[in-house]
Amino acid sequence: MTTKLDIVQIRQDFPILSQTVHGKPLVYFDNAATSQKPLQVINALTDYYTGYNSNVHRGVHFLADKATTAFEESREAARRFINAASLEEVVITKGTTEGINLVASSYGRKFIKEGDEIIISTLEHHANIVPWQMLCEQTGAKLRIIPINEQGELLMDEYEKMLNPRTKFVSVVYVSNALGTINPVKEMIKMARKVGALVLIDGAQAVSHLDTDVQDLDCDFFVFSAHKVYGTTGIGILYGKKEILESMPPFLGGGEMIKEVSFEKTTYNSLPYKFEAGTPNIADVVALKYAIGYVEKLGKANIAQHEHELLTYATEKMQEIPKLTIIGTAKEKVGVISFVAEGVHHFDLGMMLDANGIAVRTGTHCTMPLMSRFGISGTARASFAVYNTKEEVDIFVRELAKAIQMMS
Ligand code: C6P
Repeated sequence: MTTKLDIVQIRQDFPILSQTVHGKPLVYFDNAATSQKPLQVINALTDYYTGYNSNVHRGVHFLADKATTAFEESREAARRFINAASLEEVVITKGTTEGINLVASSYGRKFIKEGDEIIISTLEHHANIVPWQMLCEQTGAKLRIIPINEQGELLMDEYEKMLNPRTKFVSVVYVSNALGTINPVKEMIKMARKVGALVLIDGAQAVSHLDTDVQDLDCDFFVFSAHKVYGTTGIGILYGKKEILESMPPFLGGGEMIKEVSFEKTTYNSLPYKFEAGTPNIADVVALKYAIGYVEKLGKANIAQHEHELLTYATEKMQEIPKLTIIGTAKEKVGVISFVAEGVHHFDLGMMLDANGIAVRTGTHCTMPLMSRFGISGTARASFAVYNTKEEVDIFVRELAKAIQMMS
């Protein structure tokens, strides 16, 4: 089955893609780090700054009203995008990292105690490891890690064995940024419920590829960053179930998050504003509506199908390259391929590809414990987005094979 999308037309929306790098047409395969932005998103930023730049939720004048309306329209777009039940459950953050820190700090400080257990997995990004380690240091809680198999899939039997009445929190990644593995998070949430644990899903790499319905998943928290879903950097969304968010203390103190302040006592604003202290990144929030609209217009299922075709095509071709090993061969994967080559450092591979206009990421991908699990110092990683093509995969595979042959 071939894609229903007109990729040539889609590429017109992304002006950055038509440039040459080192004299070669750019092949951008670093989409898991950040996706490129369509004109619809770029224009939204310009329109905001040229037309209605103003602070939100504060002024009564025309521009303030227009900015506030646009800001809140993005919240509604995000609510619809993940199917949250209400706008009160959609908190605007700086990104996935801040979302997880907010929960670990606010929920964690109030509800996690010495002897409690928090479960994460070997696949986690540092953003879903370090905040929990910090909480464990502060509270005396214990961090437990779900192991994986050689393919990069979670060992669900081990997870089941880990769950016990001391398990208070499970925080897992939906899609691994380093390997592309899609975790069975719905099943994991159901299992956590049996022991009464809360669950946070790190959706950073999931939202651009998979349909996300937080009510269907029944997660307690869900976090993602706009910049990985054709939006801009510096903003993200934290979804939390209303009654849980209500039970949590504020994360940051300041303007906007308060109802009344006196030197004797401060009362806090209602949800979601209780968690939104200070002037937010308004322009980028406004642009989020356009990024979500772009994905909705193309259709997640169509995007997923196209990326899956690229994944299958590239995987087959790469398997033919001598001395190359793909790290992460889970049955359920998105368009992310991590690889190493015998006798060649991943950094050198990245440099050789770059010399040919091909952008991949190299290193640990902020998943050092995962790299240690495979006994490697890092990988090179190609990751696909809707605008990538099989022709680009052909160029990539050709240059990769040449580079490995030359350097090994
Ligand atoms: N991964 C990558 O190249 P921020 O930086 O807050 O937008 O996202 C952090 C983060 C959290 N979880 C997962 C699964 C992620 O993939 C990321 C970001 C990028 O893989 C940059 S390290």
